[in-house]
Amino acid sequence: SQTERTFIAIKPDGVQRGLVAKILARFEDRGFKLVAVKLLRPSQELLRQHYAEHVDKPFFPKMSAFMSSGPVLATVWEGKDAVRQGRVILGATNPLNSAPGTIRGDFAIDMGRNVCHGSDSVESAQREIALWFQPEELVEWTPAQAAWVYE
Ligand code: YYY
Ligand code: MG
Repeated sequence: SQTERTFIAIKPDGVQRGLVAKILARFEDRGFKLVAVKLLRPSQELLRQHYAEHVDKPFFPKMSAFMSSGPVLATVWEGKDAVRQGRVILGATNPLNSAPGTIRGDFAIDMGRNVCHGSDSVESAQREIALWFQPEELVEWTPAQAAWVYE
């Protein structure tokens, strides 16, 4: 579990429901470092690339229409084991299987309205970060609290 970066996005339902601050707080409170953030409405082309593994699946048309229906908050977080921990913080894909205390387990019911996205591997994270952000949008900085989060 090295220092890693992961791509976390708040989907249009999360933005529309006013959950942005609460979701960001889960990652900040845990001690992860915010490296990039922007609000955008993703194009179908961006979504086809982002969800390349799902493009031919039956749920893709509805899911990508939903994803481009409103603003998405795209973020990058850095820290130890960030990719795996990010998935734990999000909860299971189907919110009916997500544990309480996870974002989906606390804020969602239907799979097609599961509020957030998180990279599923270090390789996916690198691909997704490069897809959603320009290199200069990733900010290098040292949080003042770093020595109190990591031993
Ligand atoms: O990575 P994660 O978001 O947890 O799940 P994926 O299996 O990658 O699916 C991406 C996205 O697609 C999921 O968050 C909801 C939606 N989806 C769906 O609407 N119906 C399915 N049967 C499977 C996935
Ligand atoms: Mg996925």
